[in-house]
Amino acid sequence: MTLTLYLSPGSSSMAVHIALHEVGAPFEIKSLSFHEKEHRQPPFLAINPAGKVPTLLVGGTPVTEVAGCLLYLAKRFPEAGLLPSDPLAEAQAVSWMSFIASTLHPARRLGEDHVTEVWTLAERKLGAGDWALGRYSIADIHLFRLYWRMVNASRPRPQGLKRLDSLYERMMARPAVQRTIEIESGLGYELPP
Ligand SMILES: N[C@@H](CCC(=O)N[C@@H](CS)C(=O)NCC(=O)O)C(=O)O
Repeated sequence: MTLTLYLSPGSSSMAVHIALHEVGAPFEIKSLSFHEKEHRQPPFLAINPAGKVPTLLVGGTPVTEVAGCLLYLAKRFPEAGLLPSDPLAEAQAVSWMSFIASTLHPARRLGEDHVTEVWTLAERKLGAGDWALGRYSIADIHLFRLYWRMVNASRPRPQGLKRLDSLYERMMARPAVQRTIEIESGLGYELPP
């Protein structure tokens, strides 16, 4: 089944773009412009009525939400090793991604103190290992995209998050991440400062 990713460069969809490079499957991208309000236009709303990226078209079926898209790719391409196969580790991946989507993602809207509070919590949750689940997984990809956004935004950000900083460095060294950044920066970022 063909894979088509609707993305906007540098936005939440970047996580799914990274995962597509990690699994190594052929895919097509369709880039939507925030400036042109393409997310709100009927052709895209017919695919995802929420008007949000990422939207991953699998054949003709849209998969939405970062967590949904990442879980789909990890399970369809198990050989890529993006999700441990035991039920407890899988539940921990879902738990991390729910926390990222519901707590970390909306934090900016609630002010700087709140941002510091939730990212300090993420740092503590990470523990001493290299990766969120103790080995590389879709949870790290999801976490990295939001941290990348904060590191590359012009606003002040919480300092002293050593585990997150080192996860960021490990992620930046991955070819899938480098390729995604190369493609998306080439398309042009349209992100708020
Ligand atoms: N909860 C969603 C959030 C997705 C989201 O907020 N996408 C933003 C870009 S980061 C978007 O498509 N915004 C377009 C709009 O609202 O018009 C997820 O995890 O995928």
